[in-house]
Amino acid sequence: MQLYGALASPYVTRVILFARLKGIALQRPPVPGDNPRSAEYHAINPIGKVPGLELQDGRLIPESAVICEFLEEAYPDPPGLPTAPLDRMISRLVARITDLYISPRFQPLLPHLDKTRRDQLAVDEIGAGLAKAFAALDHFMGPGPFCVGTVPTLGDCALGTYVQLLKHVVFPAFDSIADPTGGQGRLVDWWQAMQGHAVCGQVLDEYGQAVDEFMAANRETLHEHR
Ligand SMILES: N[C@@H](CCC(=O)N[C@@H](CS)C(=O)NCC(=O)O)C(=O)O
Repeated sequence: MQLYGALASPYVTRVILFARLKGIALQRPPVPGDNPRSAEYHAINPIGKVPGLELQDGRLIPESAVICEFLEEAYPDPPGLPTAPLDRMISRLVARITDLYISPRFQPLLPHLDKTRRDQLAVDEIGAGLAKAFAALDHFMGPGPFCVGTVPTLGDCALGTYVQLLKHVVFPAFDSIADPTGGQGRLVDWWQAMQGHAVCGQVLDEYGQAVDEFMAANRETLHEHR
């Protein structure tokens, strides 16, 4: 199977981490046409976003959450979700909170990275939304240290990559947006466990470097990226 998309994307890295935890080998060729917006890539993925997982028969699966669920069903062993239904629900919920309430707040912050163009009221509103999402994670996460249980699962892959993105781009730039892994609460232990885990720690480190490189190369035009 071939996974399209650069490591600098939190969605691509979610799939890479999930596959690594399950011992699934994924080839990483360049995106057809060298860009998710290319006609070549749109021909196989009309959504036009990465990641895209191409199967051996040429069919492409889009959307990181759907790709992970596909990998889980196609390659159930070792499991990437807990066993008990309520624990599986928690792992999926953590991924869903990441996608619905954290991820949409990243892009709108980018124009405000430049302090001379910053609208502090807008930043505060986005920061309040992020704080609410972190409080919800704190509330719903199960016994740890991972999002539910003693091994990383789907929810950890989704949240871990996004928190790493925020740690590299958002928390250092905005004093008013607190890093939930730096104070007290469930996310502190969770982040330590993620960093201390051999596979999660390594993939998150590589992802952090890729984010830094992407930011350095694109800082001027970031607010135009979708
Ligand atoms: N909901 C999608 C989001 C994927 C996404 O936004 N990917 C971005 C990279 S981080 C992308 O492909 N952007 C290219 C574009 O919009 O042209 C998922 O979970 O896979």
